[in-house]
Amino acid sequence: MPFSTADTIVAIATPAGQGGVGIVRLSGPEAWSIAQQIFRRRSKTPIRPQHAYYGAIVDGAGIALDDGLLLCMRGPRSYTGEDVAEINAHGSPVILQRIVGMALRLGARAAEPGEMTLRAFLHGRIDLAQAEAVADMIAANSEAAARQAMRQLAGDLSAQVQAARGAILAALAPIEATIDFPEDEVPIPERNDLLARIAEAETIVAALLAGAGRGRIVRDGARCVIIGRPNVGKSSLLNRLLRADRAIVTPVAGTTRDTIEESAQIGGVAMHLVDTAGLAATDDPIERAGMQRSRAALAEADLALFVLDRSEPFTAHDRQIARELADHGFGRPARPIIVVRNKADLPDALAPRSYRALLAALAPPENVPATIAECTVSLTQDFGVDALEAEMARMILGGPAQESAALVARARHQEALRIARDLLATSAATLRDGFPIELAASDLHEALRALGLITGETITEDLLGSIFSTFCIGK
Ligand SMILES: Nc1nc2c(ncn2[C@@H]2O[C@H](COP(=O)(O)OP(=O)(O)O)[C@@H](O)[C@H]2O)c(=O)[nH]1
Ligand SMILES: [Mg+2]
Repeated sequence: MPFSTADTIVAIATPAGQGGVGIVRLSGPEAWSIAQQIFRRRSKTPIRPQHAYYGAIVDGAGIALDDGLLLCMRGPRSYTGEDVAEINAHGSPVILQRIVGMALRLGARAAEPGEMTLRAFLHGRIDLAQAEAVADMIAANSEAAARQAMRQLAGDLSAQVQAARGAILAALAPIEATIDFPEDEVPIPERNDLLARIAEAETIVAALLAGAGRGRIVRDGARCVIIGRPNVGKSSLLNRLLRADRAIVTPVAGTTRDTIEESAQIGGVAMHLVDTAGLAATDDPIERAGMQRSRAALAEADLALFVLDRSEPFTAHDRQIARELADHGFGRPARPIIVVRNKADLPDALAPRSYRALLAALAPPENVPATIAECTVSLTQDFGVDALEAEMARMILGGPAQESAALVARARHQEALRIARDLLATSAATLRDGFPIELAASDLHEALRALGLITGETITEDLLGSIFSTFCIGK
């Protein structure tokens, strides 16, 4: 990954293949002059920045290849922070390749993946967290993921990280003054003032960490396991949520012997749905293997849909599944359950007392309604599924307040925050336990550095290279 911004780079910015329009983007000192040798405008007036021009794309002999638009942005008021020219042509891969080829002959260099955004970062247009948000935005597979990326791009995460860094600096600066100027009359900082600043940073870091699990789920999609004894309607539910006949539905118990996994956007959240076989003890080796997969799916899931057949009394198998859910930590924070009472078109045969006992076994009362919810549906009559979908999204997002608290979606950010949290705790302990205040300085420095990894102040070139190399070409 080149870190020089001295040369002019070029790339096709639109996806591979045919399309209505295709865009070739040039960035760097020669961007405008190269573009003007490829693009012939009607008017002969000098190019004005932040303007669009209609004209023709011409080859070296001046023969028109296509018509289109030229957009010129003057740095620093551009995406990359440098002079940018964008040629909009028809979305023909042949034409777009020709434009790039001409630009290369005129002295441009083919951009590496993510190099446009890297330049935006190197020129200080955006910080590293914002640059990563650009990649997250492009990769977003749900509305919630796109919303989250947009907030990170707007600087919400960066602002929190900078606030924490500010508080750490406010503690560090007076300590360093006493180290740097021991002879001078530098006032000795009050321990309690320093501790208050550190506590301020700790509060911000803790809040960011608290939302990190949810942030990851929103970005990558929630894993949602559909569990229940045979014939309650699990495969029917999977098909209904996917709006496709993916799993075989039959009145014969035990049709689904393997787990089936498919993704869908439900209530604006990406979900990976896993239809499972039951969990009953069996001698059949195929069913045993299916059970193991069901358990593995349970172990990984962020949300469980526990399907009951409302038209039949409970069985030992229902109770066993409830126990397994509880054993896997469902019904407690971060692992919500939705009890889906299916077959509402048939008479209700669930005994209320046993049903209440079952719910109580699933989640302690203080966790209701945050970690357990109930929905009554009929999958054959298509009743109650919209409410179920809304409930699924609510359980994952945890309501608007929780959703907006979730700013941390990348493992890299979470790791940096954990390091900062631990260092802040050590430095606070140093001060509280009466050690010389200078001893807190290096931990505070390291905490600053850890947080700077998120926004990019303290990042190494290697790490930058590996982050931007995952971007797409032309971004
Ligand atoms: N009456 C009624 N039957 C249903 C309903 N949902 C599913 N079924 C039937 O229940 C049987 C088992 O469904 P299936 O989805 O294969 O259950 P699974 O074994 O849990 O995957 C099938 O015959 C379905 O048609 C429902 O809401 N009402
Ligand atoms: Mg099934």
